Amino acid sequence: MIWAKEETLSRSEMEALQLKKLKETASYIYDRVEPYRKKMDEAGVKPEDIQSLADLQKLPFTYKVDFRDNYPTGLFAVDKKELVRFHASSGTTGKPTMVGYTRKDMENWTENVARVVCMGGASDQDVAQISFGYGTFTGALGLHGGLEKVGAAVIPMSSGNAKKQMMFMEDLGVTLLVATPSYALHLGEELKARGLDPSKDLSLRIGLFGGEGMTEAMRDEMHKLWGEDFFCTQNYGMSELCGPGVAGECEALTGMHFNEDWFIPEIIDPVTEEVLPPGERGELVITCLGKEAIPLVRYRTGDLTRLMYEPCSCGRTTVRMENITGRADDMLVIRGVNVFPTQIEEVLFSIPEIGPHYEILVERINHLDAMTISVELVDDTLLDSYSKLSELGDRIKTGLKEQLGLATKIKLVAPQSLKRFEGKAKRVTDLRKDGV
Ligand code: DLL
Repeated sequence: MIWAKEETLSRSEMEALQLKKLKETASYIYDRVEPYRKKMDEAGVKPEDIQSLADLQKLPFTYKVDFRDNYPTGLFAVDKKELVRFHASSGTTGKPTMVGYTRKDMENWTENVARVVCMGGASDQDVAQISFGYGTFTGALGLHGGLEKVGAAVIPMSSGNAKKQMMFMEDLGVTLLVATPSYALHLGEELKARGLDPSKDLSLRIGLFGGEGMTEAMRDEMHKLWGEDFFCTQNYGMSELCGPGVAGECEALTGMHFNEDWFIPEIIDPVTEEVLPPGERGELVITCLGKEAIPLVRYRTGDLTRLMYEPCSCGRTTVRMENITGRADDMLVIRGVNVFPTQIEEVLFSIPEIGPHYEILVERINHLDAMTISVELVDDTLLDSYSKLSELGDRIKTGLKEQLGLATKIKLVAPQSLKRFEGKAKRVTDLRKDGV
C-alpha cells in the first residue's frame, strides 16, 4: 500500500513542491539560526538567491562538527517551550548529538515513518515487536509512532533477553519484527537453539530493519533463519535528520525510496565536495524541508551510496538509493588498499560453513598493516579435522584476496563464541589508531 499521495507525484510536481519548501527553509534558517546566518553571510548567499532547485548548491554544507560546536541546542530554531521531545545519537565518546522536535515535527516524523513501514508491507493487520533499544536512540520511538499510525499493534519490547523476545513472538502471534539486521540474525539463532520452526511455530512475516546496513548476503541469511516467506526490507535515517523515516525499501527491493518532499538528497565527492552527476556513487548529503526545531541544510551524512531516478514498479515516483556501502569514515586503508567492512561481509556470507558473525582486527606488525578476520564455524565438529579447517581457511582467504586484492589472516572459531550485539554491531577494532 502507498501511504501518501506525495510518493507518486510527477517529477515536475515534486520539484515545484521542493522548491517552494526550499525557499521557505532558506529564509527560516537565515532568520532564526545564528550559525546558519553566519555561514550564509560568509558564503555571500541570501535567502532570496534561492530561485531554483539548482540554487541549493549555493547554500553552505552542515557538518557533524556543527552540532558539537553548538552543543546542546545552538542549531535549534525554536525556543525550548515549543519543543515536545529530545533525542540524542548513540555517540560512543564525548557529547552526543542532541536533537529536538516541535509538535509539528513529531507529526511529520510519524507520517514519514508511516510511509516507510507501508513500503515494507506493514498494515493495521500486524502485531509489531520493536526490538530496538528504547531510550534516546530515535529508532525505537520513531518506528513505534509510524507503526501505530498505520494501525499496527505495537509491542515496545526493546532489545535484549532473546528468550523473552521469542516468548512474546510465539504467544502474541507477532507478524512483524523491527530490529537492527545484526540483532535479527542473533534472534534467529535463538529461534534455532529453541528448536522452533518459524513456518509452524511463529506468525512472523515481515522484518523492518535499519539503523545499520543490510547487505543482500545478510538478507539471504535472514531467509535461512526466518524462512523463505519472511519478507524483509531495510530503511534508512539519522538522528540529525529526524531518525528513521528518511528512506525505505518497497516490495520491489530495488533501493530505498526517499521521502523527497521532506528530504532532498544530493551525492557529492567527499573530498572535493563537488556535486556528482546523477547515478554516480559518493557521499549522501541531505537537506531537510519544513523542519521546525532543527532545519538542517546540506547535511554531510558521511554515508556512501548512489541515487537511482528510474521509475519503480511499485508505483512510487520518488528517487531511490542503493544500499549504503559504508561510511566515508568506516573505510580502512590497509597497506594503501581501501577496504570497506561490507566488502568483507559479502565474501564471508557466501561461504556456507561459516556463520553471519565476524570480527575484524587491524594492527601494525613490524611496520606493516595486518588484518585478521575471526569467523564462526556453523558446525563445531569441523574443529576436529585439521585438513577440513585449513581447506576452509584457504577458501575464505582466496575469496577475500579476489574481492579486496589483499592478503588476510583468518581465525576460525567455535560456534557462538564471538560477541553478539543488541543494537548496532561494532565489528572493527583498529589498533593502529593507538599507534601500535
Ligand atoms: O540509526 C536512525 C534509524 C533508526 C534509521 C532505525 C533506521 C532505523 P543514528 O543512530 O543517528 O540514526 O545513526 C545514523 O546509521 O548515518 C548510517 O551510517 C547508519 N544507518 C542507518 N540506517 C541505515 C541503513 C539511526 N539502512 C547512521 N543502511 C547513518 C546503512 C544505516 N546504514
